[in-house]
Amino acid sequence: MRRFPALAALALAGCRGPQAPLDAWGPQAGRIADLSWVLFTGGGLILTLVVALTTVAVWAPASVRRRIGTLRFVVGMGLVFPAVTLTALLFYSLGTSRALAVFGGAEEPLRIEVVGRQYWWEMRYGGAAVTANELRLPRGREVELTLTSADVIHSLWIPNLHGKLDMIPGRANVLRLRADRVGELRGQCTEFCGRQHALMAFAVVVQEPREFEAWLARQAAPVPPPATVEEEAGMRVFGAAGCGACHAVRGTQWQGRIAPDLSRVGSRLTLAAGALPNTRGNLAGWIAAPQDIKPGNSMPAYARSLSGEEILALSAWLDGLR
Ligand code: HEC
Ligand SMILES: [Cu+2]
Repeated sequence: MRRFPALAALALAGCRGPQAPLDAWGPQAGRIADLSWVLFTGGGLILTLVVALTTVAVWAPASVRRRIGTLRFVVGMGLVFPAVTLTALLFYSLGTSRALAVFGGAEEPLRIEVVGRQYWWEMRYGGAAVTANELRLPRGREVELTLTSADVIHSLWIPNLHGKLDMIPGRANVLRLRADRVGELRGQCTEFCGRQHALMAFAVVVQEPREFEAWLARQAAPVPPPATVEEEAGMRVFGAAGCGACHAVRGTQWQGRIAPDLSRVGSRLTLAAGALPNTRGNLAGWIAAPQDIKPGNSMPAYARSLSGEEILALSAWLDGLR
C-alpha cells in the first residue's frame, strides 16, 4: 500500500511536461486530450461493468444469474449497447478530426516548411530564413506546417501541440496548430527512419510575437563578420575543411544544402537534432567525432584531419553565430 502513491506518481508523470500529449499547450492538443479522456473514462466504466457482470455470472446465486442470461439482456448488452456506443464515438471522433483540420481565426497563418532528413530537421520560414532542429513559434498565432521528406518516411510529433503526422517523400502533408503558452517543448521523429531515428528530435520554442519577429529577422540577416582573431581563424578553417559543401552560412560563399544551415547555430538549444546540449565544448566534440556521438549520421569526423586548435577555433566561430 505504501508503494501506491509512488506508483501513481510515476504513472501520472507522463501527463505533464515538455513531451506530454495530455498537457495541451494549444487548441489542437486540447481536442485530442478531450477525446483521450472520454475514451479513458468510457473504457474504464465499461471495463468495470464487464468485470461486475462476469463476477455475477460466476459467483451469484442461480436466480440472479438467470437474469443476465436472457435473450433480451444478451441482445441489449451484446449488440445494441456496443452499436450505440461505438456509433456515438465515431461521430465524436469525426468531429474532432474536422476541428483539427481547420483554423478558427481569420488571420493568415504563419507558414513554415519542415523537411525531415536522416537524422535531422530543416525548418524554412518562407524565403526569409532557414534553420534546423529548432521550431520557433509566436504565441497565439495559427501556424501551418508543411511536412515533406528528403529521403525516407519520417513522422513529426510535438505531443503538447498536436498529433503525429507522417513526412512522406514526394508528398506534402499539412499540420495546423497553435501554441498558447510561452516556453520550451520537445518534438520527436516517430517513424523508424534508420539507425539514428531515436536521436532525431528537435526543440520547440514558443515566444511572445515581438520576440519571435526579432528572432526571425536575425535568422534572415547575413552573419556578422568574426569578432575575434580566433573566430576569424575558425571561419578560415571552415572554408579550408570543406564544411561549406554540405552546410550553408547566410551571407558567405558557403551554400551547401544537404546539412543543417549553420547561419545562427550558436543560438540553438541543442546540437545534432537533440543529441547534445549546445555548448562550445560539445560543438568541438561534435566536429571531432560525430560518428561516435551519432553513429551512421551523414557527417564525416574531423578528429584526424584537423588539429585540436583548428577544431577549437571552428567551435569559437560557430558558437559566436547567434
Ligand atoms: C558530407 C556533408 C558534411 C560535411 C562535409 C560536414 N558536415 Fe556537419 N553535418 C552534416 C550533417 C548531415 C549533419 C546533421 C547530422 C545529424 O544530426 O544527423 C551535420 C551537423 C553538423 C552540426 C550540428 C548542426 C545542428 O543543427 O545541430 C555542426 C555544428 C556541423 N555539422 C559542423 C560542421 C563543420 C564545422 C564541418 C567542417 C569541419 C562539417 N560540419 C562538415 C554533414 C556534413
Ligand atoms: Cu526520422
